[in-house]
Amino acid sequence: LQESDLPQKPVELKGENMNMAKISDSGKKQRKNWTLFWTVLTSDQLLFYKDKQQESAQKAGSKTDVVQLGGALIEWTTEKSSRKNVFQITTHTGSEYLLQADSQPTANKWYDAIRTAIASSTKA
Ligand code: I3P
Repeated sequence: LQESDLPQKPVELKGENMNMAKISDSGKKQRKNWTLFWTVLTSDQLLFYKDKQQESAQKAGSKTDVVQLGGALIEWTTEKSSRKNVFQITTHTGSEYLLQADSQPTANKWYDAIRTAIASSTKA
């Protein structure tokens, strides 16, 4: 995590309820490894922290994954996982993230909020 990656924008949504698996890093296939993250959405970034404490610490050098949402795509997928309520985010650099929650309302809430953030940060 770089100092410049730390969120500067107001938080839109946060919570420890999304499973994430990064399946591609800039086009390079990754081994799927579902992990529960403390997830934070700002108007143009999605940040995955190990837990809530890590978010408050905001240490540069910590293993936080930062997804830049400008120019990203989001879509529901039933093909890339045997799990339910899975959607994929593809970044403008070609990284692919699967997000999942067992609760459909939770998955819908995140999908809608991320889609809105993508739309507004892509226009800007
Ligand atoms: C993977 C693991 C994932 C599963 C994936 C498996 O095995 O079981 O949970 O994805 O299926 O390959 P491993 O831990 O040995 O890497 P889902 O839970 O999303 O189905 P996949 O290869 O069909 O993506």
